[in-house]
Amino acid sequence: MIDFYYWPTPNGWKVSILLEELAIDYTVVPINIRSGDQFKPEFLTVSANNRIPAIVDHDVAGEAISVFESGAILLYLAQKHNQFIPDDPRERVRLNEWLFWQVGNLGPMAGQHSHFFNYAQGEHLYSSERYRKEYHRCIGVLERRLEGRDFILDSGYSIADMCSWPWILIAKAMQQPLDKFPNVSRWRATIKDRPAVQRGVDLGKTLRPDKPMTDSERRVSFGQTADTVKNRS
Ligand SMILES: N[C@@H](CCC(=O)N[C@@H](CS)C(=O)NCC(=O)O)C(=O)O
Repeated sequence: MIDFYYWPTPNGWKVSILLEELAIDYTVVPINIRSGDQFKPEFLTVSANNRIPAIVDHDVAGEAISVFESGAILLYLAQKHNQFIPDDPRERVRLNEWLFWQVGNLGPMAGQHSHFFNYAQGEHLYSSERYRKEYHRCIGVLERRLEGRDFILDSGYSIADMCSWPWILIAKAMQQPLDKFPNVSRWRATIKDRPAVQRGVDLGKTLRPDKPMTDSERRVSFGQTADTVKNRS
């Protein structure tokens, strides 16, 4: 059994999709990142960065294994189950490149773009343009990679796709049209058709509030500094 520390967001979906694809048993532990569950001491023992997603795997010999950071979780589970991960050493290098690319490029740029687009529109124009353009650039990089390929790796659908796909799923909602990216659009649609992916994205969607953030929720989300982490852990 796996405890899955989760909130329905693109970074959470990376792991919910893989758990559904692997068809393994898991229990969702909701971490309400709007109200500040990410700072609770019991969560910090699992996730040192105060961020979801994280897992604890009890189905191991000896002490349970906890993993935080989406890329590390995807690698851990794919290696354990030997699925959605290539055996060939050259393909494994490509896999690592595209996983690190997502967590170091597409993810943070899209995340910052989402912050300005959803919560600080009209403020800090230079910063918002910077992240919008970087997100756009990353989509261009993915477009080039998907030229002549069905999936990111030549060997087929893998955790590299699961890692990047959620941040492309929400592109249109962040006013980033994909019309000029035919390869990305095709790839987005192919993966969206997978039943496990649909279940992963639907996981816990009723948890997500449909109301705008309150002032106190904004303070939880946007006022974080090293002091917050120190004081609340
Ligand atoms: N690099 C991390 C990013 C995780 C992340 O940013 N998670 C967000 C949700 S999408 C979060 O927990 N935010 C809580 C907060 O901002 O306080 C990963 O890939 O796992």
